[in-house]
Amino acid sequence: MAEYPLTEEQIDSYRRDGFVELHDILSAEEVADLRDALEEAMQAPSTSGVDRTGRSDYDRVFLQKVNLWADHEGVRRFTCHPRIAEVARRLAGADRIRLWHDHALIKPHVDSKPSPWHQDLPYWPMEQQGALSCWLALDDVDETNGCMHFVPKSHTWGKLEPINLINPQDIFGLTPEPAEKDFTPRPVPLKAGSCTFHNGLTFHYAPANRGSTPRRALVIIFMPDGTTFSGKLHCVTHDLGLSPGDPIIGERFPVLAPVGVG
Ligand SMILES: O=C(O)CCC(=O)C(=O)O
Repeated sequence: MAEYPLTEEQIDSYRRDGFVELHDILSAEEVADLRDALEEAMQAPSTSGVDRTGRSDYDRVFLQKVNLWADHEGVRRFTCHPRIAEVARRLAGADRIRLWHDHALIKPHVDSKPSPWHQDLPYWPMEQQGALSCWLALDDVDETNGCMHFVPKSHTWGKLEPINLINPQDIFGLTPEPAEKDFTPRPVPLKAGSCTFHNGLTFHYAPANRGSTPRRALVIIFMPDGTTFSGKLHCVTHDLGLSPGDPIIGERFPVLAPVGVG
């Protein structure tokens, strides 16, 4: 499969609901290669970002390593995969799409904690909206082992306060008119090699992993070219000397689609 056969209905559904599920974006062979690469990358020293693979409360939500693509060729092949980036570009409606960062999110099956309801954009140092995540399943996932859940249309609620992922606040305390908001979550079970894309403002959650093996996902986060820095402290930009209003560009944030640009 060269290009993913993304339909207009899927693009409409992403824009209406704030997320969309896409089946078999990777072949079985690619899934096997990515599992091997991720396994190696999780063991290797991290030169470029967050490495939370210890025993804290946070690690019971998920073990996390950020920007694996920068250190590991086998992961880079997938984080920078033109098929995935082109889907991101079309969903975002952008002329050019850049990588923001990738991260592995491994939800342990022992003493596991849920990933609390949150939006992503409040954590990111971006002045614009429009960034989006590809959550790529490396194991079959359902409600027993930590599949993603989304609240349809919650991306229309605006950017709220960041949620504390260890001791989450009541999200209804954060939304200005909670009574008007339909908080009916939709679980999205996936087969390995399938994915969801979600808008940076869409509320999402994953239950604890009650399965018998870790739940492995690679999350690839994209931003439209032209996204500018807000000044918020973030592990991916903290050493770059950016000032508010500066474009988030450079070799850490390559243009991934269209191919051959930037
Ligand atoms: O994988 C999870 O449990 C949560 C994922 C998540 O919060 C995200 O991709 O933004």
